Amino acid sequence: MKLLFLSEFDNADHWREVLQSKLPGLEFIVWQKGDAPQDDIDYALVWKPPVGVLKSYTGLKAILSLGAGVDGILCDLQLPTHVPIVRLVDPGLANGMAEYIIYWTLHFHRKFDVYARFAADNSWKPMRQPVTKNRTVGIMGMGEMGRNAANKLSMLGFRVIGWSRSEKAIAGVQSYYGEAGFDAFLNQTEILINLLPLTEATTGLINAASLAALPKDSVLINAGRGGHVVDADLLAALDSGHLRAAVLDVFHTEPLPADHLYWSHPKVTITPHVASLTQTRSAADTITRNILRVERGETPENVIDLEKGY
Ligand code: NDP
Ligand code: OXD
Repeated sequence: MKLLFLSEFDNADHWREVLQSKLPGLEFIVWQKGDAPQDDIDYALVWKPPVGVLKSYTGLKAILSLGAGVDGILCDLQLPTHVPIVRLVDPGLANGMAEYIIYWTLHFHRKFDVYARFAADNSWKPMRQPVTKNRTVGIMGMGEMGRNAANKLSMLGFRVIGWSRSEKAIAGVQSYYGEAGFDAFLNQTEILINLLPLTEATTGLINAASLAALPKDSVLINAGRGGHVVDADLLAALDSGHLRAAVLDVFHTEPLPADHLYWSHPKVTITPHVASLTQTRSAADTITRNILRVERGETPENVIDLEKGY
């Protein structure tokens, strides 16, 4: 069995070692620019593959993503879509994301951003301690990432609401869904967390109108994709004082260009697309399981829906 590894962002040697330990006999081929395509490769394990490359591998049985989001694969208009395209669903990834979300939610809930400003002025100003049950956290995207973060925030006592395409029944988390539920969701959200996939329907969703629908002084935590945000609208909402702060992990262009206004904005915190990183060992279990399913003639788990784009 042959697997093509195609990622400039992940450690090929580590993946080779882990996958070969689980799939003895696996031939692990690392893609290099200029390689002649081969028609006997069974699987492509990829993150942001260059446009047009995958179509030349005509023997593929499945395309496996090294990440949860598949926008970096689907943007290839020449993608072979007759084979299953499988996204990564892995507890390691969801748990890492929950850590990121909990960290920043607590940061703003407990006003540590305000205390940092006071401290910069040598100013000792205790404030009243807020209560989690009075704080509404709104999560856009109630899938693998969103659900796990929502459950954990709810366990901390936050009032958690979620927005998704379809209605959800999650204990302790009020569900809003579809366009019809969007404004009611936003109107109550003090800490807005974006965990949506980037699709045609979600591109530019964080814009002047949606930001204006949030209560004054709310906060945005974006760990979805940069393409969800209209940057000029976010900067305007921060500058007007409507939005208190933004934590941004993902951007239209990555790495974020050195001259981007976000870098120096006093209300913006940047992390370099690290909200949650794929953990090779746990992700390899999922990937192996899916390869074995295909080998047995079964459908792999978590095949994306090309119509929906996620
Ligand atoms: P899932 O596919 O499990 O969940 C996606 C969620 O978004 C679902 O609840 C879905 O609704 C909802 N959704 C999709 N389209 C719409 C829409 N048009 N309107 C309303 N809701 C919508 O994805 P994951 O949770 O696994 O991952 C989500 C995203 O998180 C990834 O695509 C990626 O962009 C990002 N991510 C970022 C990382 C980082 O380090 N920054 C790491 C990992 C992921 P429904 O349930 O009804 O289908
Ligand atoms: C992912 C990511 O989608 O890391 O997995 O962004």
